[in-house]
Amino acid sequence: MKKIIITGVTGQDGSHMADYLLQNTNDAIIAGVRRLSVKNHENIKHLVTNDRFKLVDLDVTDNENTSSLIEKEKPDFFINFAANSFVGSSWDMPVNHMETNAMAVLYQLTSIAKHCPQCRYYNAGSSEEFGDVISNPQDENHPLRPRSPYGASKASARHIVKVYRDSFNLFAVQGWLFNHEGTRRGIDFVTRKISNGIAKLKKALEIDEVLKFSHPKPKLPVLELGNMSAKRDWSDAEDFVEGVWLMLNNTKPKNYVLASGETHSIRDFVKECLNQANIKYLNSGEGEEEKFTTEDGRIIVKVNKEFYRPAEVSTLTGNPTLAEKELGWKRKTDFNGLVKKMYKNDLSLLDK
Ligand code: F7E
Repeated sequence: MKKIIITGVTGQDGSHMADYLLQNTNDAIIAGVRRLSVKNHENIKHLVTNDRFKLVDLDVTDNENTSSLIEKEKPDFFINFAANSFVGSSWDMPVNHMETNAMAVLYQLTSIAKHCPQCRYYNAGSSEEFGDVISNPQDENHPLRPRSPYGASKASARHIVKVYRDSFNLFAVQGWLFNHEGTRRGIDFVTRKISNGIAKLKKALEIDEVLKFSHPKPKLPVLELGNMSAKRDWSDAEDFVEGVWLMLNNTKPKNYVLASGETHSIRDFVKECLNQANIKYLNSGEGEEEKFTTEDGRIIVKVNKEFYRPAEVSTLTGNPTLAEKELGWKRKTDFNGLVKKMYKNDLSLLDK
């Protein structure tokens, strides 16, 4: 039985990784969790009774804590999903992003080099590292041109991973994961904000139907978004954890892009979600004036400048060809399937 340390296990990717490994291997998971006075264990509550799943206290920004865990466990694999992953907040807390996303990687790799150099290491890289892109689609050779403190922290981590791989002959990799979403996505990320907002709207419209003769018509909940023209390459997070495991079991340590190869605007996501909810709409205006209304003219989606970023990555499209060819990785869920899954999940949560 091999030992696998996963950090960030209460988050979307860490919890899916734990599920995947418990289902597809016989290995033991040591799940690093940051101690909080109010626990956020919703994504792992189904795992805590599993004998192969052990929770340990781990704050990745604490070098002492990190190195004593690595020295004690001497893991076979270390999968680092712990991160401050909200790009929008990285201008408000840039130091925290650097400490959590880059310094933590340095602490982990120095300890691994010292205590268990045979350990295979994965750090979560991001398409945000490509940032201000100069060609489309982006593959493994696209330069790093981050546009946010978050992107810069992930690019720094990438250099650290390479330096430790080359200097100490470690099996250390950092894939470029384009946007990946799902039912465990945090509520502030744009996809979940939309699926949750449209599910609430659907419920409100059901009540509205009952009150259809009331005058004036009741107001509907309004979803407020930032830049609806930004384009992202969205996939299902569950497809990506398999890609990460394939990278870790590759014949050589090599970084790969995981992506769908398609790009859609935030506006496209809103439209597809409204279609899934069977809500008829009108879309009008541009920039800050853009809005979605019901057929009887009530606003359901509008722009709020508060959600604009100081610098935006306007478009991202990944090229997953190398991962498909060399790792045999293939995504299972497409864009419409992802929107449907997220919307249905949020609707059922409201029903509960
Ligand atoms: O924004 C625009 C926003 O916050 C996507 C993280 O997992 O993927 C994620 O980062 C786009 C941006 O994700 C709102 O301006 C419009 O253009 O969902 P997001 P992200 O910044 O792409 C990468 C690959 C990571 O590595 C990150 O860790 O949507 N947008 N209106 C909005 N975004 C938010 N959050 N809220 C809005 O109201």
